[in-house]
Amino acid sequence: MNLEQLGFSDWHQDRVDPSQGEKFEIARVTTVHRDGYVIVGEKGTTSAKSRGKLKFAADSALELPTVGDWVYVKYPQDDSFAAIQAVFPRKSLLKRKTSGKRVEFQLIAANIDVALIIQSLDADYNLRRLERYLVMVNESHIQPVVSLSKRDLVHADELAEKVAEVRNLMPQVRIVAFSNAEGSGLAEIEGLLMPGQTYCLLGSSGVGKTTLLNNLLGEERLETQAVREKDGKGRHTTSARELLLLKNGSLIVDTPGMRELGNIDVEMGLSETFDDIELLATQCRFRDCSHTKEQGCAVLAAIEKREISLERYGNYEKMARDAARHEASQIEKRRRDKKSGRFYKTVMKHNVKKRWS
Ligand SMILES: Nc1nc2c(ncn2[C@@H]2O[C@H](COP(=O)(O)OP(=O)(O)OP(=O)(O)O)[C@@H](O)[C@H]2O)c(=O)[nH]1
Ligand SMILES: [Mg+2]
Ligand SMILES: [Zn+2]
Repeated sequence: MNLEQLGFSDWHQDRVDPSQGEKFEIARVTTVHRDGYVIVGEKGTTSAKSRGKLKFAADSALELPTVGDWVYVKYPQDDSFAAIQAVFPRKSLLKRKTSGKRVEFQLIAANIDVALIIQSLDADYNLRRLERYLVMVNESHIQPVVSLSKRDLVHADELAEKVAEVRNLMPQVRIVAFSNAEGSGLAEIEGLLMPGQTYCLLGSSGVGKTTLLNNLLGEERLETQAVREKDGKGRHTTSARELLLLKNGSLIVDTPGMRELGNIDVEMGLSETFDDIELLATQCRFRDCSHTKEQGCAVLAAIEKREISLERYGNYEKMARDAARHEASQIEKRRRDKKSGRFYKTVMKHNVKKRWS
């Protein structure tokens, strides 16, 4: 397989370090073990270790390779381990805060293009939580797809109501509803997975992420577990993460469900959310209020009354700016893609329900 088929994008190509690129080869991390990695590249799948220097030079876990990372490697002459020399800049990074003193973060996956945010239509369904996932994912420049699971557990009218709610909240976002149990909606999900793009499955424990992945793989490859079966509390079944290749050429990582969304954090995204500010914003006089200078702005009034700190408002503003910039850059990208004949590919990626066989 060539690197492009493994997800190497123009974004990464633009960031090749010539001094490293000359000496080493490029590969992608598919799994992280206790004492090593599995990488895949033009030479196929290889076990690897990180060069001692990389480990010692790393100030934090953030700098070490994680699933989905692109790395520079030196392949051995014999059949020993390949040596990871350095990690590429990351297009996106999913990480989670840990409570330990020394290690602040656990990395979950890097270089994800699209996140399938999964909520089950039964007890797990929660619009606010979904909103928080969406904010995070958008912020990290990962494209979200809202995926409502366990469709078999609700009536058609309830499904329609929930889909309308999500649509109302996020008019732009793609929404799919599916059932692993009945197989409904699975073809639609398969249809939106594009070759050479990297996906991750996000969502609370027990919503059916791994079951979905097994369905996409067409085999019971990964372990799933009935919720609340073993200890009455619901257990996280998925702990090991692995970048997998689907038959249609797309790449996908399953993630362990987070009990609290607060645990999971996305690079470039803010960990805090702005529900309160957004709520206030609905009371501004003007619908398109920018909350910077307008008369009748409820957000500015709250700052004046010290109901919201200036610092928090600053963070909110930064988020809004980043989001706007992201949108502008997406428009610019579409314009460029159109020129370079890649428009078709982009349209396929975003809109068309293409089926793979
Ligand atoms: N009714 C119904 N049950 C489902 C569906 N999908 C999955 N389940 C069940 O939900 C339970 C949890 O599924 P998993 O796939 O292990 O959930 P997960 O999201 O991977 O959970 P973690 O790995 O803990 O994050 C299992 O008992 C599945 O059989 C579905 O579409 N309908
Ligand atoms: Mg799982
Ligand atoms: Zn305002």
